[in-house]
Amino acid sequence: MRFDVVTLFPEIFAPFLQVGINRRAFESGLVDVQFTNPRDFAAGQYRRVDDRPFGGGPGMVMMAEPLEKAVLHAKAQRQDAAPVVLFSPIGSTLQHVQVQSWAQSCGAILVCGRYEGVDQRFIDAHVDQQISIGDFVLSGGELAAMVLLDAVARLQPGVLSDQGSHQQDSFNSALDGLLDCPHYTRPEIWAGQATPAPLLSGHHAHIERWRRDQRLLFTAKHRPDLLEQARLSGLISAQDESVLLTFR
Ligand code: 9WO
Repeated sequence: MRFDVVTLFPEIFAPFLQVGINRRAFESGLVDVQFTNPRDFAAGQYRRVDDRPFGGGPGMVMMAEPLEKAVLHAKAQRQDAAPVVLFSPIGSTLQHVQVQSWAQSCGAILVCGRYEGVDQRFIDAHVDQQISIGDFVLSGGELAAMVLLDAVARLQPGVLSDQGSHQQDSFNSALDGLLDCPHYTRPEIWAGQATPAPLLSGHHAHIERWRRDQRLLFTAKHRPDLLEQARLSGLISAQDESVLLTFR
């Protein structure tokens, strides 16, 4: 899979691509990330990529022409017809199921805007899809692009070392069903707080039942909306429902 990132600041991606668990996915080329800088396609001695907004107002607007040239350059590097994505609060909020589908795709051209915004004519001409990562405004699309790349890379086979691919779907990656269960590690007692007994029992079935119960209860308490969704998706068994009743 290949992601072409169109950005004025490719250097801010470097540390992200070089550390942590996802490093393997990026450095092996399993998730190939390439950069195109609109600055390299800007005209004139000053290589301008922004200009003042028509109609006045504060800030600058990213010019359509260098962005278009950058996107066409990225498209020419690819064998496929990957979609052009712009990160902006206009899009619908990224959900884990969409991440799963991106993780199995051929990739995309990810356009990162800067300044006050992007010339709408570029968006109309070239953007297939806008993706938001939440209802807030950033100073550029780069962090949103890294959010998508991070979420996609960790789903690649072999990236999370001790995780079977069959487990990834609904159990470990949570949020496509229930929230994750709480975690504990050494020491057994920390600051006067004990580790829940089932986790120390060594009894695999008890541990799994306890974890399932915790996930159900956590989700019911903190994200009832997700529990309702899980019910509608048929992910909640009769036994699960009886557990939820006892804790109401
Ligand atoms: C910003 C914006 C705000 C309100 C309604 C529509 C909007 N579009 C954009 C936009 O395209 N902004 C560009 C990228 C240029 C300014 C900085 N950018 C940006 C992207 N700020 N915030 C985001 C963003 C992206 C994904 N999820 C949340 C915020």
